[in-house]
Amino acid sequence: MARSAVKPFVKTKSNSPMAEPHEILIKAFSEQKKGDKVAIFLQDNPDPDAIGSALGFHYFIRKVNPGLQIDIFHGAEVSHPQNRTMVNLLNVSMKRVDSNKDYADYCLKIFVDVASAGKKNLQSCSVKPDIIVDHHEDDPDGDYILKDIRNVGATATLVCDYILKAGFDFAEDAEDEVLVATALFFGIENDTWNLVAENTKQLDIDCFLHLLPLVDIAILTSIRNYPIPRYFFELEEIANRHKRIEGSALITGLEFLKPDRRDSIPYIADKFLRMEGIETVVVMGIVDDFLVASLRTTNTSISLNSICHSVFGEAYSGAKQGSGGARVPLGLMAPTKAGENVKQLLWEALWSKMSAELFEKISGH
Ligand SMILES: [Mn+2]
Repeated sequence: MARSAVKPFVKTKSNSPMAEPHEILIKAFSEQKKGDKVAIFLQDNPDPDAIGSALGFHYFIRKVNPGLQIDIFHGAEVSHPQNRTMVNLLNVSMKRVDSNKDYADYCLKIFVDVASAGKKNLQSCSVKPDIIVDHHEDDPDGDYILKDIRNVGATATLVCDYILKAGFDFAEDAEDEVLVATALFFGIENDTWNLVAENTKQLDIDCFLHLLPLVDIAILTSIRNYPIPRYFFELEEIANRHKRIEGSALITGLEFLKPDRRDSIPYIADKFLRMEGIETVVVMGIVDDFLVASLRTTNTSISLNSICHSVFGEAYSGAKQGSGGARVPLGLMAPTKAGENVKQLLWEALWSKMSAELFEKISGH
């Protein structure tokens, strides 16, 4: 596994190309006046890496320029119960984005753990960022004060690295700083699967080890062992009743789900992947007017990404490292206004078509 150092890919408009990312950020934050507003934008459904990185950025900006007002925005629900637990225990204050606003009253707009608005995981706003810090593949063109998109395990790693390079290390006796360190730590832990994910780099390990002695173990343990809502168990029963198994592939459907229950889909996919003899799992359901699916495989000869693209379409799905997802708009077949009978027919049709196609693709890989 490659653990090589990754050079930052930095594109700037107003700074010397030799400047380090943290220097560019310090300059950008210190140039703003007292009372100026800075906005941090996260994915629609922010995950622990996004939430941890936002808290880290908030801390970094405060250290550089305490006079700035900082708001953290996310597009949709913080729906996963673990992420809700994280937000509560770490006192993260976030606001829902208003898709009608251009946020022109904010002097700096920062995208964290996401690079583009209007597609995939940030569909709810069309803001143009001044600063992008991310570790995904999306690499939008344009002029930015800083665009630091690096192939590391977690965005929290990049934010932690800025903080340490700027000399703003966390004090273990300062309660709020311990919370920030804990948030960054959990972001790295979660996105790198405890540093064993393929994308883990030496910088992730260095930051992880630096943060480790600062972490609030009680809070970390509570986040790891978050309370699982009862409906997860109920939906698991439904998934178990509906499951179809062919060879080592298991496909199941949850029919219609309320939007705030969509996180049960990946949860159930992860659980079924543990079933003896099962290598590949697909769990799908209809959430609002979308067909939503989670795909998992432990079989390294299966390209989940090509299966996703051929079954659900390239624009609506993707996968890497044995884990994938899809969110396909149902268009004219959207069930929102349909009666119960029609909804049931719609589900049956979708389920038959998709499960047959998926079994064919998985067995013919
Ligand atoms: Mn991430």
